[in-house]
Amino acid sequence: MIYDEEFETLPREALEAIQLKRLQQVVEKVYATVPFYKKAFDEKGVKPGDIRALEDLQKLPFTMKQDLRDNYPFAMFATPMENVVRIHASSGTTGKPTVVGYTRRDIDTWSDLMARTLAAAGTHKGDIVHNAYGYGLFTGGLGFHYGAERLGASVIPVSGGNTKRQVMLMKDFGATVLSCTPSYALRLGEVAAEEGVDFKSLKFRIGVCGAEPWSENMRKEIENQLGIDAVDIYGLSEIIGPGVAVECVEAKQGLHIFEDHFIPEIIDPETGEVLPYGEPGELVFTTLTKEAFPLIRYRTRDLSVLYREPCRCGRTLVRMGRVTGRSDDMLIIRGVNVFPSQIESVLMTRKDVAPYYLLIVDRKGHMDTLEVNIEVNENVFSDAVKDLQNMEREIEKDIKDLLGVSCKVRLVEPKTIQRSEGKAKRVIDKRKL
Ligand code: DLL
Repeated sequence: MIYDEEFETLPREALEAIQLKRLQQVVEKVYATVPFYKKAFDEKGVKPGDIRALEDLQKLPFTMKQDLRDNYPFAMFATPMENVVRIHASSGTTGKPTVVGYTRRDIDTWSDLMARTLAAAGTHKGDIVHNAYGYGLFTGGLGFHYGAERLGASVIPVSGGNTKRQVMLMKDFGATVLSCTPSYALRLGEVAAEEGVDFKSLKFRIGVCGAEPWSENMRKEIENQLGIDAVDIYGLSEIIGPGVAVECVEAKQGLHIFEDHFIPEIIDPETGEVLPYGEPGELVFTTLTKEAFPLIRYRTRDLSVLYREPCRCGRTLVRMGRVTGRSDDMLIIRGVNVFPSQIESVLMTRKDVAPYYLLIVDRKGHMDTLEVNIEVNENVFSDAVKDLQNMEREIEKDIKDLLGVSCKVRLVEPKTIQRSEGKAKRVIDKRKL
């Protein structure tokens, strides 16, 4: 079903006319209200009035994640705090999160976009949505929640964790749509089996899965094991949260980007040059309608590709391919964003370990695992095994406290982690997606 028939099926010229008008408005607005943008535009010698055509977007500077950090927490907001009704945040390299804000109208826009998203995935009024995305600062839980309500579906705000209980609720409440990360979908399948529940006998038809990279093979596995259609949903907190792009259940071939609200570009991550449709590169988004936290040419670091061929679902929106990786080093472990440098910052506060470490990321069963190998200092290694184990537990706790991700810390003998002759290799990612 198409939730917003008018805006999701606009002819290209009509869509572009709307985009241009909205772009001009947002550019005026950020120039007038966000000191960061006034400075960045002035440095590039570009004024809001220079945006006369969509191509002029390329005259504007990029916004980087670092810019958000430099303006932590609220300095990038384009509206006074009294108009901000919601704050969300995602983790960042410094231990400080990336903070995003919403006005009442932004929440309304987001709810609409999530209603469109869920509808594209095959959800309709009368469905029961088992929403296992995390509720809290993360945008996943509340984003889906508002979208499901807007659509008129019933939403079960179960959030993540307590998997056995989730299996019971899924069965008892007869949910028809599952929303959670792809890895958690498989985990739910696994626990259901352990509990003697045949997932395929449940009422689920659809899984709306995203927030972390996954592959076609993983989709097949989810679909086979759970007996559902699994569609890919993409979004990021900075741009709005979930609700930026979604696959339609009819085709499941690329994610439709809601272009009346976001302009996508693909750039060469090295040079910043804009690449033509069909060429892979880094995704960049400009928000067109957000009030509290508009962003101009935000570099996502996500690698994808854009294509314009029409889709059989009838939507005229451009599609992005599945995200294939990132142009920086961010790891996503069980849906949590983790930068190696964050772990480093925890390790560096300790005197008993050496500054040599290696992260080993793997997937056991269907869950991501993170093993942190750290060299102890020579003087420490002769200590009792019990002390070493205590140290391991302590570091695990520090990492969990700061990053929200559990890991296994393994202290290794001095000089056993490979030294580098250039860039250090800090991460071995064994997950075969
Ligand atoms: O993950 C928003 C979201 C919630 C999307 C629920 C989908 C479902 P952040 O925590 O800010 O926001 O993380 C954003 O996650 O830049 C990508 O690297 C990655 N990501 C999100 N969706 C996908 C996807 C939410 N479908 C970061 N495929 C993004 C691959 C994804 N990576």
